[in-house]
Amino acid sequence: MNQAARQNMAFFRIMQIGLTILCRDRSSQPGAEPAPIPRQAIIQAIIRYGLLSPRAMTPLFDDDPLPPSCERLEEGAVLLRGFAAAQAPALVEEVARIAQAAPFRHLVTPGGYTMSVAMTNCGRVGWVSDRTGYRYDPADPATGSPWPAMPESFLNLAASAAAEAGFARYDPDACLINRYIAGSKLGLHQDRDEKDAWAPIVSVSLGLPAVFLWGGKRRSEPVRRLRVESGDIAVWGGPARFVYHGVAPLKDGLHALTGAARINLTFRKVF
Ligand code: MD3
Ligand code: FE
Repeated sequence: MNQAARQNMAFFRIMQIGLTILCRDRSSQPGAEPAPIPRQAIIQAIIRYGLLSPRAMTPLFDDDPLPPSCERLEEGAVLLRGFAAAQAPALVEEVARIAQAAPFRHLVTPGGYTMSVAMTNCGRVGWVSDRTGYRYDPADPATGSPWPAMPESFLNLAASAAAEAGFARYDPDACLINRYIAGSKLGLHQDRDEKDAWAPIVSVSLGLPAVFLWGGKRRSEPVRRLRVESGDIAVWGGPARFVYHGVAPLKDGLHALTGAARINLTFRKVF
């Protein structure tokens, strides 16, 4: 057990003893032994009274899901941890369905490098790259067919996350779906192939955790590292729309939803 976990355990015990004494004092029958306080009630008390931020604690028990939180990264950018946790299994299922019609593939950059992240799309247009450049294409170059339609559940999730971040009536045209395995990474870049420079990009993380690289408006600015987990959503638009960002090489692992992979959905207003 690490130091943080030991501190959490100690804190938990103190809370338990304190609440037990409190309940005993209030008990109408002085002789009666009070029932032990359920651990969930203690955790709720810790959270409710803001004694510790639940997300700052190492989980006490593996089966305690963390409540969602909203963290402002900078003007125009928020991180909504756990926002999509409940829908995550259904989202992963939709991705599998989309990938049957439009298979994941490793795109080649204009510079001739094959990307380590595998990609596919759904929506009115899809983001593609080849030796001629980057573009949004209404057809999947691999099949010549239109991209699979954006599922209603994707649209609703993206719109409610955007609204939470202050962007009303978000109606994305495209959803780029990125699949990472151990070692896959995305170098520092800006997303600038979209006409609407204010509408946010909404990013949904599924499966294995990753580290977001989060820089400034110039490539030379320092880069922060931000761990994201399955169910976390990041929204960035307005003044934060053109920050440099990327994803550090994925660590290997296994996730109940996605196995050895991380999947990221990025919603974009293209036109
Ligand atoms: C913006 N994909 O496909 S969010 C992309 O995880 C792309 O696959 C990421 O960037 C992915 O173009 C999705 C990356 C990110 C991370 C941190 C940020 C964007 C950020 C911090 C602030 C603003
Ligand atoms: Fe990007």
